[in-house]
Amino acid sequence: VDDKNRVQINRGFRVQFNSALGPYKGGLRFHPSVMLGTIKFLGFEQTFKNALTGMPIGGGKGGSDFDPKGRSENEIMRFCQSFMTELGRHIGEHTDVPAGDIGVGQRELGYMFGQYKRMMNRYESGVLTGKGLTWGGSRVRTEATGYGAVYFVECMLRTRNQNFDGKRVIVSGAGNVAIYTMQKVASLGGRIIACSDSEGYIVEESGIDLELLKEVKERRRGRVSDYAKLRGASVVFKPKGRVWDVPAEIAMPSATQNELTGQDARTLVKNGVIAVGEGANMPCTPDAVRIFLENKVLFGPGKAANAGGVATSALEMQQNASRDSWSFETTEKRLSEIMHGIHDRCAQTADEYGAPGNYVLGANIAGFMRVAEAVRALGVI
Ligand code: NDP
Ligand code: 2IT
Repeated sequence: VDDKNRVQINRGFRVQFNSALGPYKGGLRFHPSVMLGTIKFLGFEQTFKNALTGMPIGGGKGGSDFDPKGRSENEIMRFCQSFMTELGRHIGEHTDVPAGDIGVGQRELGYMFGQYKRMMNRYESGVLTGKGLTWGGSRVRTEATGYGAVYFVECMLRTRNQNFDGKRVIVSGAGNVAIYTMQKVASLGGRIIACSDSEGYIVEESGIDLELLKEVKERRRGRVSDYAKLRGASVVFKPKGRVWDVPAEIAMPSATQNELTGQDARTLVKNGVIAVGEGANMPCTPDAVRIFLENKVLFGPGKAANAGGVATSALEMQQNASRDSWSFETTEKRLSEIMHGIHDRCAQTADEYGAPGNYVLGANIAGFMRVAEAVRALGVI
């Protein structure tokens, strides 16, 4: 019910894809583009991503075509409560454990957790991950996907005796994954020269001011164009065109699926890109992936490169199960070890199957094998 007391109808989904390795696990997306096909491909990817982490989590995904943009705080709360009123009966700490994704962060998870608690009369912390630190969340979960993606690219660069230091880096998006990708890149000496949202992109040759960007995006819920207005002449806002036209050595697509096409890939290759790490789920089209592989660009597919978010969700589940809370350092060290493990598993599998350096093949086979072995052991087929 909106603030004018009108009933609004939205459609919600949860696809429980595979639970051989653990409870179904994967995020919830609130975006007007959401339909069953979106949630199915995300759940399919999630199953193999979660397997690659080596942790006890199955795969699933959910969401709604609800558009949080322009909605009041109370409208968001009422939508989250209605959504959970239906979803609640399908989930549980041992059954299915949702988290955030596009349009769903700590605020939305808080309203959903509150509704679940009200319905079930249980403080079941492990039913959702990505929770706030004061009500069962894990340190590093907010940063985890972005930080993890940067660790993964760092591992790929190391195979060619390279690193982030002094490199020009473009990140698409300006949401949760993009912001913490930029933060970790900057801490390793990389220069973030461009990022975007659905209204356009900004270019700042001297490097984007991350504190100001966080203020605009996280605290004011503003746009990258607002950042450009506040920052002044050093930055250019482009409402049209492609962020991938900006010359850079490293590209980290971190907004949404199919946002980097074959044409974009050709432009990046022409401009000398050496590494691409997918922070988003399937941001590069199949054409783009082929072009990167053909040109020997280091390419980290999302199911490996962005697995740090869900891996830290699994760490959150561990903390909830033991009623414990770990320090930032302990949790980040675990994340870093997990990302190194995923990188090495993909690289070794690619070697084993005669395709050295092909992280796409390595991730697909290594993820699939772990799921298939568990399915066989459980006697499903
Ligand atoms: P957020 O909602 O925090 O941010 C999404 C960003 O991408 C925003 O800048 C948004 O711009 C932009 N964006 C979203 N949809 C579109 C679109 N259709 N066209 C252009 N821009 C778009 O989401 P996250 O950062 O959490 O997620 C980003 C990606 O990372 C997704 O692919 C998600 O599945 C993936 N991912 C997320 C994880 C997590 O833990 N959050 C874990 C692993 C992967 P605008 O504000 O203008 O809409
Ligand atoms: O795509 C993803 O891996 C996520 N949105 C995170 C899922 C999770 O359960 O933490």
